[in-house]
Parts: sequence; structure tokens; C-alpha cells
Amino acid sequence: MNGAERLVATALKAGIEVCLANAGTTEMPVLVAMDAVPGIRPVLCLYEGVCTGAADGYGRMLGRPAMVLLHLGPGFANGVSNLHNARRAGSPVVNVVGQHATWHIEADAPLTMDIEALAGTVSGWHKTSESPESIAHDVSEAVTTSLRGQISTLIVPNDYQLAEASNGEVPGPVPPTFEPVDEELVAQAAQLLARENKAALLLGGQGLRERGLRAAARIGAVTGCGLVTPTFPGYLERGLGLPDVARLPYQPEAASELLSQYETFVLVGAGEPVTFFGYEGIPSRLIPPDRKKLEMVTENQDAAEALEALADALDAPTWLSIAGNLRARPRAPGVPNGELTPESACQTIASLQPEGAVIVDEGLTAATTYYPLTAGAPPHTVLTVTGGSIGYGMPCATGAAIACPDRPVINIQADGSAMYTVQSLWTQARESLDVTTLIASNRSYHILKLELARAGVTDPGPGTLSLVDLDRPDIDWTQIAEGMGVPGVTVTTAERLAQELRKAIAEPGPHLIEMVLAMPGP
Ligand SMILES: Cc1ncc(C[n+]2csc(CCOP(=O)(O)OP(=O)(O)O)c2C)c(N)n1
Ligand SMILES: [Mg+2]
Repeated sequence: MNGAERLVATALKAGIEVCLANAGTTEMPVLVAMDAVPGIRPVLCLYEGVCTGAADGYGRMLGRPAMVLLHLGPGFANGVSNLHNARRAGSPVVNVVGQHATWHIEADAPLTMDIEALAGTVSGWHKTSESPESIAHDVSEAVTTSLRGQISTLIVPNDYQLAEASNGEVPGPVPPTFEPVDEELVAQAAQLLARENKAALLLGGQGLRERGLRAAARIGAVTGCGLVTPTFPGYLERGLGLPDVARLPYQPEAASELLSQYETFVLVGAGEPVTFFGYEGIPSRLIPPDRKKLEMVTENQDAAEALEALADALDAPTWLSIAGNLRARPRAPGVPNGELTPESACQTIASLQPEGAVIVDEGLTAATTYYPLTAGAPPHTVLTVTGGSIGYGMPCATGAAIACPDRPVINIQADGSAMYTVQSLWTQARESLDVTTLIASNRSYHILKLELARAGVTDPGPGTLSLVDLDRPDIDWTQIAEGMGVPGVTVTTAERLAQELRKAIAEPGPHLIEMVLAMPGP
């Protein structure tokens, strides 16, 4: 076997099932190895940000990595934005980046770049293979380290991919184990929550998956504490049968208001909430300094285990004794009629989303009212733009659909952000992925208009407007979709949206619905 074949064989043995690729000459041996060592599903993405965003969605859904194959430094650079979101989501991702042949690097050929430096900005582990023989161990280590919920990047020189590599046995990946939770902190948190009736649990990581949420619900039942998630959770399970976790609003005033009702905060898997930007006169940290705060887990501890220990320490009622109440919530109000606005669009989606849906939310301003409507929706999963780096939604939906082919994926997608990685549609069509993309077509970077108004620019000039409006020309979403093999349709009323959404959910394969939104006047 050559180095590239060893690479693929080791990845396969380590449980890699999918390779999201946009390769070039330096990765050619790996492309050939896909046939020499079959078993990994190769998926072509037409931009590296699609590869990395899809790997993020895949990793969030399954808790294990897809492999991303990228071309040298420039290819990696194109993928960094969505690797940034993946890092913030704690997604396991394994990048394999081709490097020039070792003897060619000194020639400083056009594509030569400091790949290690780039990799360091987003990777928890990165390495350049030092020989053809080391590739197998390197791949194994890359998978193992990614399973801690981080990005691993392996850079493999082209000559090592081509050279014969020994066929020695390769260790499989070692699944990570969490460190045990700190019993002293569990006892302190239990004491705080038992005597403080204005307390909140700030949940993140495993705390937002079913096991953690059940324990959080038990804690809520015995102490009356609030349950809160950061503004952009990586992965959150929600709906009937699960506790309703309040999501911190994006706007700092609204976030402060939500938090101001609590005197005490127990952080379990979430960091301390901060404002998105530095706004003059508003503190960066949203929890006022005089409130009590207790951080229960480190990155190496399991938030779900900590929540269970806390529930037990509080003698909380069993899950079975409270689960019935959580299944009795009413669904969102029914499908509205008339003009399509951000609010009526959200209501329609919340009313129709089926059980098991994966909601990829990059709806930005159009989706502000969506989340609160879904506490009583059938059980579903929500993925959000963890790192605030836009252009994540369509790739992430693509990866989630590859990971979970039996679940309908609904991508609530703002129009400006959609244009960053719109090539995702082509991969969705080619792979027959069950993704419904709902374009929130407000034909602007609306959030920037809101931020301008906040900054006191209430009457922006034509130069400013030309940089935040997406008109002249209007983007033709149905043509874009059709051009990439995805059936597309435009709707302007809530009832038409309902009709098309029902149809898209019922039919297999990808669909795109442009929701032309009526926006309030200036
Ligand atoms: C990679 C990246 N580039 C730029 C931005 C700045 N930015 C934040 S939101 C936004 C525009 C959002 O417009 P759209 O997606 O249409 O959502 P809307 O505001 O209309 O709801 C931009 C450019 C960003 N967050 N990330
Ligand atoms: Mg927009």
C-alpha cells in the first residue's frame, strides 16, 4: 500500500464513513485510494466552506467525525470560517490537507503557504506527517483527538502519499473518556440551588442533549430554577417531552433583561454569557458582577453527568414522575393566513415541522420569533451558528442530512448568508439529501440595518445602503435552485408557504422555498 491507501484504510478502520472533499493535485493519491480501498463515501462539495460546514453538521449530529479533504493552504483557508463555527460547537472534525512534495516546498511554488499556522487557528490538534510510515498513526491520532469534540488537522506531503508505506498493524481510535465530575462542586451547587429561589442553570454541551435535559428538568422540578441556553447553542434537543429551555436573545438589552430575573447562576457546559460585540456603555459580561456564579464542569467533564449528580444530590423527583407533564404542552398556534412576514413565516414553520426534524437555524433576523414557538412542537433538534460566522447554514444542513438520512432537515436560511455557500444546493441534489431550504428573502443584510440604527444612524446614506441592501438585481432564488438541480418555488403568503412546506417535507430529496418577506417600512 502507498501512504494514501494507508491513510484511507486507517480512516475506515477508525470509523470514518464520509469524505467531504474538494481536492487538487497534491491530494490526487488520496482520490485514487478511494477506489483502491473502498468503503468511505466520497462527497464532492464545490467550495471548501461547504466541506467544512458539512463536516460540522455531520459531527454535531453523530458525535463522530467525517473526514474533510482540502487542497493546500488556500483550500484550508477557504474552509476556516466554518471550521471556526465547528470549533465553537465542539464538533469532531478530521481535516486532511495535502502538502507539496517535501522536496518541492523550498521552491516556493505559487500555492505554497504556511498551512500549520492556518491550522493552528481552529484545530485542537494538528500535525504534518513526517514519513510515509507515520501516516497511519497520524490518522488514528487525528480521529482519536477529534472525538474529544475538536478539530484535528493532518497535513500530508504529496511524496509521502505516493511512497510505499509499511503494512504494520494500526491502532484503532481510543474513544475519549470524560474526567469524573467534581463532587465538591456538585454539593456546592446543590446547596446554592436549595436555598436560592431565583436561580438559573446555564446549559451547554451535553447538557442540551436528551440525557442532560432530563436531569435539568428534574432539577427544575425540585428547585424551581430557570433553564437557559446561550444564544447560539451547537446542538439542542427540544419539543414535547423535553423541558423548555429559554434561549438568550442576541440583543444585549433583551439578554440582560432575561438574566436579570436571577440572583444565582450555575453554569453546566456553557461559558459565561457575553455580548456579541462591544457596545459603549454596556458591559461585555451579561451576568452582573454582584450575582453568584458557579461553574460546575470543565471542558473535560460531562455536563450531563454533572446534571444527573446534581439532581440526585437534590433528591429531585425521578424523570418518570415528571415526564408526563412535559408531554402535555400545546403545540404552536396553527398555520396563519395572509401576508408573509418574519413572524408568520416562523409560525408556519413551527406549526408544520415534523417529528424528528433537524432545524438548521441561520434565519438571523427573520427567525427571531421562531424558537419560542417550538416548546410544544414534536421532538426535534436545533443547530445554530455557534461562531457567528455566516454561511454556515446550507453546508451544515447538508452534513446533517448525510449524517441522518432518515430525518427531515429544515434549513431556515437568511438570504445574505445563503449566498456565501450556496453551492451546497448542488451537493444536496447530487446526494439526494432530504433538506428543505427556506430562504428568508428580505433582500437585505437586515441585521446590519438594525445595528446601524442602534449606532444612531437612522437615515443611512446611499453609499451605506448600497452595502447593506441586496436589491438591484433581486436574487432569483428559484433559478439558482433549479440551476443546481434543486426544485425551487417562491411564496409570498403564509398559506402558500404552508402548502409548499408540506409538499417539500412529504417528497424525498432537496427543495428550496423562497419566502419573500414583507418587511416593516422605514
Ligand atoms: C463571515 C462573516 N462575514 C460577515 C459577517 C457580518 N454579518 C453579520 S450578519 C450579516 C448579514 C446578514 O444578512 P442576512 O443573512 O440576509 O440576514 P438578515 O440580517 O437579513 O436577517 C453580515 C454581513 C459575519 N457575521 N460573518
Ligand atoms: Mg437578509
